[in-house]
Amino acid sequence: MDWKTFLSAAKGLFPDDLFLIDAEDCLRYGSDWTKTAGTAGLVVRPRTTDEVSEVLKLCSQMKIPVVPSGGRTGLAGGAVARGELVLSFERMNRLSEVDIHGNTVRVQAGATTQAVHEHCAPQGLMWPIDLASKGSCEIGGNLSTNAGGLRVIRYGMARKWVVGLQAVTMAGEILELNRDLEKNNTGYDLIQLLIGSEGTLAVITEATLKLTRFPNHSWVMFFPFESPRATLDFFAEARRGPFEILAFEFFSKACLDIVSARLNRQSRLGHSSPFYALMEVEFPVGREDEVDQWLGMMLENRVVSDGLLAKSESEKDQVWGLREGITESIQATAPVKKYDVSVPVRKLAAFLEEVERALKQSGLGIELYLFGHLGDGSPHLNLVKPAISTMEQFNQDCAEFEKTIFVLLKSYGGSVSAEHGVGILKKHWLTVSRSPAEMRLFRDIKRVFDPQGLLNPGKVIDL
Ligand code: 2HG
Ligand code: ZN
Repeated sequence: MDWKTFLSAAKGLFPDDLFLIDAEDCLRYGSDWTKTAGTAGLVVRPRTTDEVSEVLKLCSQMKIPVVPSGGRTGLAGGAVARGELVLSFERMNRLSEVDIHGNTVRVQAGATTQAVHEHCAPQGLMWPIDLASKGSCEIGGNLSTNAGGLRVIRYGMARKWVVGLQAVTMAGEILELNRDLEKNNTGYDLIQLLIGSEGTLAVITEATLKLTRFPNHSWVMFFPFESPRATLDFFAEARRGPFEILAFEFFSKACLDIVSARLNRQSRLGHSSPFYALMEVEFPVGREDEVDQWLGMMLENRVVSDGLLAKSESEKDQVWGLREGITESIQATAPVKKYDVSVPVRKLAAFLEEVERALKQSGLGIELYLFGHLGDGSPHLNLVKPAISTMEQFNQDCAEFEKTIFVLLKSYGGSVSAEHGVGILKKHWLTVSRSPAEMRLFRDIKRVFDPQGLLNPGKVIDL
Protein backbone atom coordinates (compact mmCIF):
# COMPACT_ATOMS: atom_id res chain seq x y z
CA MET A 1 0.00 0.00 0.00
CA ASP A 2 1.24 3.43 -0.86
CA TRP A 3 0.55 5.25 2.41
CA LYS A 4 2.37 8.41 1.33
CA THR A 5 -0.15 8.93 -1.49
CA PHE A 6 -3.00 8.24 0.91
CA LEU A 7 -1.67 10.69 3.50
CA SER A 8 -1.17 13.41 0.94
CA ALA A 9 -4.73 12.87 -0.35
CA ALA A 10 -5.93 13.08 3.28
CA LYS A 11 -3.92 16.23 4.03
CA GLY A 12 -6.18 19.15 4.85
CA LEU A 13 -9.27 16.93 5.06
CA PHE A 14 -8.58 15.63 8.56
CA PRO A 15 -6.73 16.81 11.68
CA ASP A 16 -3.10 15.68 11.59
CA ASP A 17 -3.36 13.75 14.85
CA LEU A 18 -5.88 11.37 13.28
CA PHE A 19 -3.15 9.13 11.91
CA LEU A 20 -0.47 6.96 13.50
CA ILE A 21 2.19 5.53 11.25
CA ASP A 22 4.84 4.50 13.75
CA ALA A 23 5.86 0.81 13.36
CA GLU A 24 5.23 0.12 17.04
CA ASP A 25 1.72 1.61 16.90
CA CYS A 26 1.00 -0.31 13.71
CA LEU A 27 2.01 -3.54 15.40
CA ARG A 28 -0.07 -2.85 18.49
CA TYR A 29 -3.23 -1.79 16.68
CA GLY A 30 -2.90 -4.52 14.08
CA SER A 31 -2.86 -7.47 16.47
CA ASP A 32 -5.18 -8.93 19.09
CA TRP A 33 -5.38 -11.49 21.91
CA THR A 34 -4.99 -14.40 19.48
CA LYS A 35 -1.38 -13.35 18.98
CA THR A 36 -1.79 -14.08 15.27
CA ALA A 37 0.95 -12.18 13.45
CA GLY A 38 -0.52 -8.87 12.34
CA THR A 39 0.28 -5.25 11.70
CA ALA A 40 -1.57 -2.18 10.47
CA GLY A 41 -0.27 -0.23 7.48
CA LEU A 42 -1.67 2.93 9.03
CA VAL A 43 -3.80 3.59 12.12
CA VAL A 44 -6.68 6.07 12.05
CA ARG A 45 -8.33 7.24 15.28
CA PRO A 46 -11.43 9.30 14.45
CA ARG A 47 -13.43 11.28 17.02
CA THR A 48 -16.72 11.51 15.16
CA THR A 49 -18.94 9.49 12.87
CA ASP A 50 -18.46 12.10 10.14
CA GLU A 51 -14.72 11.50 10.27
CA VAL A 52 -15.33 7.75 9.98
CA SER A 53 -17.53 8.39 6.97
CA GLU A 54 -14.97 10.65 5.28
CA VAL A 55 -12.13 8.18 5.90
CA LEU A 56 -14.17 5.32 4.44
CA LYS A 57 -15.14 7.40 1.39
CA LEU A 58 -11.51 8.16 0.71
CA CYS A 59 -10.54 4.50 1.22
CA SER A 60 -13.26 3.40 -1.19
CA GLN A 61 -12.04 5.83 -3.82
CA MET A 62 -8.44 4.77 -3.37
CA LYS A 63 -9.29 1.05 -2.93
CA ILE A 64 -7.68 0.89 0.48
CA PRO A 65 -8.73 -2.06 2.67
CA VAL A 66 -9.88 -1.27 6.20
CA VAL A 67 -9.91 -3.29 9.44
CA PRO A 68 -12.25 -1.96 12.16
CA SER A 69 -10.72 -2.32 15.60
CA GLY A 70 -12.14 -2.26 19.13
CA GLY A 71 -10.44 -3.41 22.33
CA ARG A 72 -8.73 -6.20 20.33
CA THR A 73 -9.69 -8.84 22.90
CA GLY A 74 -11.29 -11.01 20.20
CA LEU A 75 -10.34 -14.66 20.02
CA ALA A 76 -10.94 -15.40 16.34
CA GLY A 77 -8.53 -12.94 14.74
CA GLY A 78 -11.35 -10.70 13.47
CA ALA A 79 -9.35 -7.54 14.28
CA VAL A 80 -5.97 -8.77 13.04
CA ALA A 81 -4.62 -6.57 10.26
CA ARG A 82 -2.30 -7.64 7.50
CA GLY A 83 -1.10 -4.26 6.30
CA GLU A 84 -4.55 -2.63 6.02
CA LEU A 85 -5.68 0.71 7.40
CA VAL A 86 -6.85 0.08 10.96
CA LEU A 87 -9.80 2.14 12.15
CA SER A 88 -9.62 2.40 15.93
CA PHE A 89 -12.58 3.65 17.95
CA GLU A 90 -10.74 4.38 21.17
CA ARG A 91 -11.44 8.12 20.93
CA MET A 92 -15.13 7.53 20.25
CA ASN A 93 -16.14 6.60 23.78
CA ARG A 94 -18.87 9.09 24.65
CA LEU A 95 -21.72 7.89 26.88
CA SER A 96 -25.00 9.77 26.77
CA GLU A 97 -27.37 10.20 29.67
CA VAL A 98 -29.33 7.08 30.60
CA ASP A 99 -32.91 7.28 29.32
CA ILE A 100 -34.97 6.14 32.30
CA HIS A 101 -38.23 6.10 30.36
CA GLY A 102 -36.98 3.74 27.70
CA ASN A 103 -34.32 2.06 29.89
CA THR A 104 -31.71 2.67 27.23
CA VAL A 105 -28.38 4.39 26.81
CA ARG A 106 -26.75 5.74 23.65
CA VAL A 107 -23.01 5.08 23.48
CA GLN A 108 -20.22 5.42 20.96
CA ALA A 109 -18.54 2.28 19.67
CA GLY A 110 -15.28 2.81 21.56
CA ALA A 111 -16.82 2.87 25.05
CA THR A 112 -15.61 -0.12 27.06
CA THR A 113 -18.19 -2.57 28.34
CA GLN A 114 -17.15 -1.80 31.89
CA ALA A 115 -17.53 1.96 31.37
CA VAL A 116 -21.10 1.33 30.19
CA HIS A 117 -21.79 -0.81 33.27
CA GLU A 118 -20.41 1.85 35.60
CA HIS A 119 -22.29 4.62 33.81
CA CYS A 120 -25.67 2.88 34.17
CA ALA A 121 -25.27 1.44 37.68
CA PRO A 122 -26.29 4.63 39.58
CA GLN A 123 -29.71 4.35 37.89
CA GLY A 124 -30.01 0.75 39.11
CA LEU A 125 -29.67 -0.42 35.52
CA MET A 126 -27.23 -2.62 33.64
CA TRP A 127 -26.40 -3.76 30.12
CA PRO A 128 -26.40 -7.46 30.90
CA ILE A 129 -23.49 -8.55 28.69
CA ASP A 130 -20.80 -9.54 31.14
CA LEU A 131 -17.41 -10.63 29.83
CA ALA A 132 -14.16 -11.47 31.56
CA SER A 133 -12.52 -8.87 29.26
CA LYS A 134 -15.03 -6.11 30.09
CA GLY A 135 -12.32 -3.65 31.18
CA SER A 136 -10.78 -3.60 27.69
CA CYS A 137 -13.38 -4.79 25.18
CA GLU A 138 -15.53 -2.16 23.49
CA ILE A 139 -19.22 -1.95 22.62
CA GLY A 140 -18.49 -1.83 18.88
CA GLY A 141 -16.55 -5.09 19.19
CA ASN A 142 -19.18 -6.64 21.46
CA LEU A 143 -21.83 -5.95 18.84
CA SER A 144 -19.86 -6.80 15.73
CA THR A 145 -19.05 -10.18 17.28
CA ASN A 146 -22.45 -10.58 19.01
CA ALA A 147 -20.61 -11.26 22.26
CA GLY A 148 -21.95 -13.82 24.71
CA GLY A 149 -20.23 -14.08 28.04
CA LEU A 150 -21.07 -15.32 31.47
CA ARG A 151 -24.82 -14.70 31.73
CA VAL A 152 -26.17 -15.82 28.36
CA ILE A 153 -28.32 -18.46 30.03
CA ARG A 154 -30.31 -15.67 31.70
CA TYR A 155 -30.06 -12.74 29.32
CA GLY A 156 -29.08 -14.08 25.91
CA MET A 157 -26.37 -12.71 23.61
CA ALA A 158 -25.51 -9.07 22.85
CA ARG A 159 -27.93 -8.88 19.91
CA LYS A 160 -30.91 -9.02 22.27
CA TRP A 161 -29.89 -5.79 23.99
CA VAL A 162 -29.79 -3.25 21.18
CA VAL A 163 -32.59 -0.98 19.98
CA GLY A 164 -30.68 1.39 17.77
CA LEU A 165 -27.51 1.28 15.74
CA GLN A 166 -25.51 3.80 13.77
CA ALA A 167 -23.18 2.29 11.21
CA VAL A 168 -21.15 3.52 8.25
CA THR A 169 -20.86 1.59 5.01
CA MET A 170 -17.62 1.27 3.09
CA ALA A 171 -18.98 3.89 0.66
CA GLY A 172 -19.21 6.30 3.60
CA GLU A 173 -22.99 6.27 3.93
CA ILE A 174 -24.21 6.78 7.51
CA LEU A 175 -27.03 4.42 8.49
CA GLU A 176 -29.31 5.24 11.44
CA LEU A 177 -30.99 1.93 12.10
CA ASN A 178 -34.23 1.44 14.02
CA ARG A 179 -34.12 4.87 15.71
CA ASP A 180 -34.43 3.32 19.20
CA LEU A 181 -37.90 1.94 18.56
CA GLU A 182 -38.91 -0.87 20.85
CA LYS A 183 -41.25 -2.14 18.15
CA ASN A 184 -40.69 -1.73 14.43
CA ASN A 185 -42.01 -4.31 11.99
CA THR A 186 -41.12 -2.64 8.72
CA GLY A 187 -39.11 -5.00 6.60
CA TYR A 188 -35.65 -6.48 7.01
CA ASP A 189 -33.86 -6.07 10.30
CA LEU A 190 -30.54 -4.54 9.29
CA ILE A 191 -29.42 -4.11 12.91
CA GLN A 192 -29.50 -7.85 13.40
CA LEU A 193 -27.70 -8.39 10.09
CA LEU A 194 -24.84 -6.10 11.14
CA ILE A 195 -24.57 -7.51 14.66
CA GLY A 196 -22.29 -10.53 14.48
CA SER A 197 -21.01 -9.65 10.98
CA GLU A 198 -17.55 -8.93 12.45
CA GLY A 199 -17.08 -5.62 10.67
CA THR A 200 -17.33 -7.18 7.21
CA LEU A 201 -20.52 -5.37 6.12
CA ALA A 202 -20.39 -1.93 7.76
CA VAL A 203 -18.63 -0.23 10.66
CA ILE A 204 -20.60 0.27 13.87
CA THR A 205 -20.11 3.79 15.26
CA GLU A 206 -22.86 4.18 17.90
CA ALA A 207 -25.50 2.05 19.54
CA THR A 208 -28.53 2.51 21.73
CA LEU A 209 -28.33 -0.27 24.27
CA LYS A 210 -31.31 -1.73 26.04
CA LEU A 211 -30.86 -1.92 29.81
CA THR A 212 -32.41 -3.95 32.58
CA ARG A 213 -32.55 -3.88 36.36
CA PHE A 214 -29.94 -5.63 38.47
CA PRO A 215 -30.82 -9.12 39.61
CA ASN A 216 -32.76 -9.28 42.83
CA HIS A 217 -30.53 -11.07 45.21
CA SER A 218 -28.03 -13.69 44.21
CA TRP A 219 -25.95 -16.49 45.64
CA VAL A 220 -23.06 -18.25 43.97
CA MET A 221 -22.67 -22.00 44.41
CA PHE A 222 -19.65 -24.10 43.60
CA PHE A 223 -19.83 -27.90 43.28
CA PRO A 224 -17.44 -30.75 42.43
CA PHE A 225 -18.48 -33.38 39.86
CA GLU A 226 -17.05 -36.59 38.48
CA SER A 227 -17.86 -35.80 34.84
CA PRO A 228 -19.60 -33.32 32.51
CA ARG A 229 -22.51 -35.81 32.38
CA ALA A 230 -22.98 -35.66 36.17
CA THR A 231 -22.71 -31.86 35.98
CA LEU A 232 -25.43 -31.76 33.32
CA ASP A 233 -27.67 -34.10 35.35
CA PHE A 234 -27.39 -31.62 38.20
CA PHE A 235 -28.09 -28.77 35.77
CA ALA A 236 -31.36 -30.43 34.73
CA GLU A 237 -32.37 -30.54 38.42
CA ALA A 238 -31.30 -26.95 38.97
CA ARG A 239 -33.48 -25.79 36.07
CA ARG A 240 -36.42 -26.76 38.28
CA GLY A 241 -35.00 -25.17 41.46
CA PRO A 242 -36.70 -22.34 43.43
CA PHE A 243 -34.67 -19.59 41.68
CA GLU A 244 -33.68 -18.18 38.32
CA ILE A 245 -30.29 -19.36 37.04
CA LEU A 246 -28.06 -16.39 36.21
CA ALA A 247 -25.02 -18.39 35.19
CA PHE A 248 -24.06 -22.04 34.90
CA GLU A 249 -20.37 -22.48 34.19
CA PHE A 250 -18.07 -25.46 34.47
CA PHE A 251 -14.35 -26.18 34.37
CA SER A 252 -12.01 -29.12 34.69
CA LYS A 253 -9.51 -29.79 37.48
CA ALA A 254 -6.66 -28.69 35.18
CA CYS A 255 -8.31 -25.24 34.88
CA LEU A 256 -8.87 -24.90 38.62
CA ASP A 257 -5.28 -25.92 39.31
CA ILE A 258 -3.80 -23.42 36.88
CA VAL A 259 -5.92 -20.52 38.22
CA SER A 260 -5.33 -21.47 41.87
CA ALA A 261 -1.60 -21.56 41.23
CA ARG A 262 -1.70 -18.12 39.59
CA LEU A 263 -3.85 -16.59 42.30
CA ASN A 264 -1.97 -18.54 44.95
CA ARG A 265 -5.24 -19.83 46.35
CA GLN A 266 -6.43 -23.28 47.41
CA SER A 267 -9.97 -24.49 46.84
CA ARG A 268 -11.93 -24.62 50.07
CA LEU A 269 -13.59 -27.85 49.00
CA GLY A 270 -12.22 -30.73 51.05
CA HIS A 271 -11.06 -32.82 48.08
CA SER A 272 -10.26 -32.41 44.42
CA SER A 273 -12.53 -33.56 41.65
CA PRO A 274 -12.29 -33.96 37.85
CA PHE A 275 -14.85 -31.18 37.21
CA TYR A 276 -16.43 -28.20 38.95
CA ALA A 277 -19.56 -26.17 38.33
CA LEU A 278 -20.23 -22.58 39.28
CA MET A 279 -23.89 -21.68 39.44
CA GLU A 280 -25.22 -18.22 40.26
CA VAL A 281 -28.90 -18.05 41.16
CA GLU A 282 -31.28 -15.15 41.68
CA PHE A 283 -34.31 -15.15 43.97
CA PRO A 284 -36.40 -12.61 45.90
CA VAL A 285 -35.18 -11.61 49.37
CA GLY A 286 -36.97 -13.68 52.00
CA ARG A 287 -36.75 -16.91 50.00
CA GLU A 288 -33.35 -17.93 51.41
CA ASP A 289 -34.84 -20.86 53.37
CA GLU A 290 -36.39 -22.33 50.26
CA VAL A 291 -33.05 -22.23 48.43
CA ASP A 292 -31.25 -23.68 51.47
CA GLN A 293 -33.76 -26.52 51.64
CA TRP A 294 -33.35 -27.25 47.96
CA LEU A 295 -29.58 -27.42 48.42
CA GLY A 296 -30.01 -29.78 51.37
CA MET A 297 -32.18 -32.01 49.22
CA MET A 298 -29.56 -32.10 46.44
CA LEU A 299 -26.95 -33.24 48.97
CA GLU A 300 -29.27 -35.78 50.59
CA ASN A 301 -30.20 -37.29 47.23
CA ARG A 302 -26.51 -37.37 46.25
CA VAL A 303 -27.11 -35.23 43.15
CA VAL A 304 -24.14 -33.28 44.50
CA SER A 305 -21.56 -34.65 46.92
CA ASP A 306 -20.23 -31.39 48.34
CA GLY A 307 -20.41 -27.66 47.71
CA LEU A 308 -19.55 -24.10 48.64
CA LEU A 309 -22.09 -21.35 49.03
CA ALA A 310 -21.01 -17.73 48.52
CA LYS A 311 -23.47 -15.15 49.82
CA SER A 312 -21.51 -11.94 50.34
CA GLU A 313 -20.24 -9.88 47.41
CA SER A 314 -16.61 -10.58 48.31
CA GLU A 315 -17.20 -14.34 48.60
CA LYS A 316 -19.04 -14.32 45.28
CA ASP A 317 -16.21 -12.38 43.62
CA GLN A 318 -13.71 -14.93 44.92
CA VAL A 319 -15.56 -17.84 43.37
CA TRP A 320 -16.12 -15.95 40.11
CA GLY A 321 -12.40 -15.10 40.11
CA LEU A 322 -11.66 -18.79 39.64
CA ARG A 323 -13.75 -18.92 36.48
CA GLU A 324 -12.82 -15.50 35.11
CA GLY A 325 -9.11 -16.11 35.61
CA ILE A 326 -8.92 -19.21 33.40
CA THR A 327 -8.19 -17.55 30.02
CA GLU A 328 -5.42 -15.34 31.35
CA SER A 329 -3.89 -18.09 33.48
CA ILE A 330 -3.67 -20.45 30.51
CA GLN A 331 -2.37 -17.68 28.25
CA ALA A 332 0.36 -16.85 30.78
CA THR A 333 1.48 -20.47 31.05
CA ALA A 334 1.84 -21.98 27.58
CA PRO A 335 0.87 -21.64 23.91
CA VAL A 336 -2.81 -22.46 23.44
CA LYS A 337 -5.34 -23.03 20.66
CA LYS A 338 -8.96 -22.25 21.41
CA TYR A 339 -12.18 -23.80 20.18
CA ASP A 340 -15.42 -22.20 21.33
CA VAL A 341 -17.82 -24.73 19.90
CA SER A 342 -21.48 -25.28 20.68
CA VAL A 343 -23.85 -28.24 20.50
CA PRO A 344 -27.42 -28.58 21.75
CA VAL A 345 -27.29 -28.85 25.57
CA ARG A 346 -28.99 -32.27 25.47
CA LYS A 347 -26.10 -33.67 23.39
CA LEU A 348 -23.30 -31.96 25.27
CA ALA A 349 -22.32 -34.78 27.63
CA ALA A 350 -21.98 -37.30 24.79
CA PHE A 351 -20.03 -34.80 22.69
CA LEU A 352 -17.53 -34.02 25.45
CA GLU A 353 -17.10 -37.71 26.25
CA GLU A 354 -16.26 -38.38 22.59
CA VAL A 355 -13.78 -35.48 22.52
CA GLU A 356 -12.00 -36.76 25.63
CA ARG A 357 -11.98 -40.34 24.34
CA ALA A 358 -10.65 -39.27 20.93
CA LEU A 359 -7.84 -37.27 22.54
CA LYS A 360 -6.85 -40.17 24.79
CA GLN A 361 -6.79 -42.59 21.85
CA SER A 362 -4.94 -40.20 19.55
CA GLY A 363 -1.70 -40.27 21.54
CA LEU A 364 -1.13 -36.62 20.48
CA GLY A 365 0.97 -34.33 22.64
CA ILE A 366 -1.79 -31.93 23.65
CA GLU A 367 -3.31 -31.07 27.00
CA LEU A 368 -7.02 -30.37 27.00
CA TYR A 369 -8.33 -27.63 29.29
CA LEU A 370 -12.10 -27.86 29.31
CA PHE A 371 -14.31 -25.08 30.65
CA GLY A 372 -17.09 -22.75 29.64
CA HIS A 373 -20.78 -22.11 29.53
CA LEU A 374 -22.23 -25.55 30.13
CA GLY A 375 -25.75 -24.23 30.56
CA ASP A 376 -25.63 -22.72 27.05
CA GLY A 377 -24.19 -25.83 25.38
CA SER A 378 -21.04 -23.81 24.77
CA PRO A 379 -17.86 -25.41 26.10
CA HIS A 380 -14.41 -23.92 25.51
CA LEU A 381 -11.86 -26.48 24.39
CA ASN A 382 -8.39 -25.08 25.01
CA LEU A 383 -5.57 -27.19 23.58
CA VAL A 384 -2.40 -26.39 25.48
CA LYS A 385 1.20 -27.20 24.57
CA PRO A 386 2.89 -29.56 27.02
CA ALA A 387 6.41 -28.55 28.02
CA ILE A 388 7.96 -31.58 26.26
CA SER A 389 6.46 -30.80 22.82
CA THR A 390 8.20 -28.50 20.38
CA MET A 391 6.10 -25.69 18.94
CA GLU A 392 6.19 -27.35 15.55
CA GLN A 393 4.95 -30.65 16.97
CA PHE A 394 2.23 -28.88 18.95
CA ASN A 395 0.97 -27.05 15.83
CA GLN A 396 0.90 -30.32 13.89
CA ASP A 397 -0.90 -32.16 16.68
CA CYS A 398 -3.48 -29.40 17.03
CA ALA A 399 -4.09 -29.33 13.28
CA GLU A 400 -4.77 -33.07 13.42
CA PHE A 401 -6.98 -32.94 16.48
CA GLU A 402 -8.86 -29.93 15.15
CA LYS A 403 -10.12 -32.13 12.31
CA THR A 404 -11.42 -34.66 14.82
CA ILE A 405 -13.21 -31.91 16.76
CA PHE A 406 -14.89 -30.51 13.67
CA VAL A 407 -15.88 -33.87 12.20
CA LEU A 408 -17.48 -34.73 15.55
CA LEU A 409 -19.09 -31.32 15.72
CA LYS A 410 -20.69 -31.77 12.34
CA SER A 411 -22.17 -35.10 13.38
CA TYR A 412 -23.64 -33.42 16.48
CA GLY A 413 -25.15 -30.55 14.48
CA GLY A 414 -22.92 -28.09 16.36
CA SER A 415 -21.33 -24.75 15.54
CA VAL A 416 -17.64 -23.95 15.05
CA SER A 417 -18.10 -20.79 17.06
CA ALA A 418 -20.60 -20.25 19.82
CA GLU A 419 -19.49 -16.71 20.66
CA HIS A 420 -15.97 -15.72 19.58
CA GLY A 421 -16.89 -15.50 15.90
CA VAL A 422 -15.31 -16.68 12.67
CA GLY A 423 -12.59 -14.09 12.02
CA ILE A 424 -9.66 -15.69 10.27
CA LEU A 425 -9.21 -18.62 12.62
CA LYS A 426 -12.52 -20.40 11.99
CA LYS A 427 -13.09 -19.26 8.41
CA HIS A 428 -11.90 -22.50 6.84
CA TRP A 429 -14.31 -24.46 9.01
CA LEU A 430 -17.37 -22.33 8.41
CA THR A 431 -18.95 -25.01 6.22
CA VAL A 432 -19.12 -27.32 9.24
CA SER A 433 -21.87 -25.08 10.60
CA ARG A 434 -23.30 -23.49 7.45
CA SER A 435 -24.94 -25.09 4.39
CA PRO A 436 -23.92 -24.33 0.77
CA ALA A 437 -27.11 -22.27 0.38
CA GLU A 438 -26.24 -20.21 3.46
CA MET A 439 -22.67 -19.71 2.21
CA ARG A 440 -24.00 -18.44 -1.13
CA LEU A 441 -26.32 -16.00 0.61
CA PHE A 442 -23.47 -14.83 2.86
CA ARG A 443 -21.41 -14.02 -0.24
CA ASP A 444 -24.33 -12.24 -1.91
CA ILE A 445 -24.93 -10.13 1.21
CA LYS A 446 -21.25 -9.24 1.46
CA ARG A 447 -21.27 -8.14 -2.19
CA VAL A 448 -24.26 -5.85 -1.63
CA PHE A 449 -22.62 -4.03 1.30
CA ASP A 450 -19.02 -4.08 0.16
CA PRO A 451 -18.74 -4.82 -3.58
CA GLN A 452 -15.00 -4.05 -3.68
CA GLY A 453 -14.26 -6.40 -0.76
CA LEU A 454 -12.42 -3.68 1.18
CA LEU A 455 -14.03 -4.02 4.60
CA ASN A 456 -12.25 -6.40 6.97
CA PRO A 457 -11.05 -8.49 4.02
CA GLY A 458 -10.27 -12.15 4.51
CA LYS A 459 -12.52 -12.39 7.59
CA VAL A 460 -15.62 -14.60 7.82
CA ILE A 461 -16.13 -15.09 4.07
CA ASP A 462 -14.42 -14.19 0.78
CA LEU A 463 -16.31 -12.64 -2.06
C1 2HG B 1 -14.70 -17.07 28.37
O1 2HG B 1 -15.75 -17.70 28.40
C2 2HG B 1 -14.23 -16.49 27.10
O2 2HG B 1 -14.05 -16.86 29.41
C3 2HG B 1 -12.81 -16.95 26.72
O3 2HG B 1 -15.11 -16.76 26.06
C4 2HG B 1 -12.72 -18.41 26.46
O4 2HG B 1 -10.33 -18.44 26.64
C5 2HG B 1 -11.30 -18.98 26.16
O5 2HG B 1 -11.22 -19.99 25.44
ZN1 ZN C 1 -16.87 -17.81 26.69
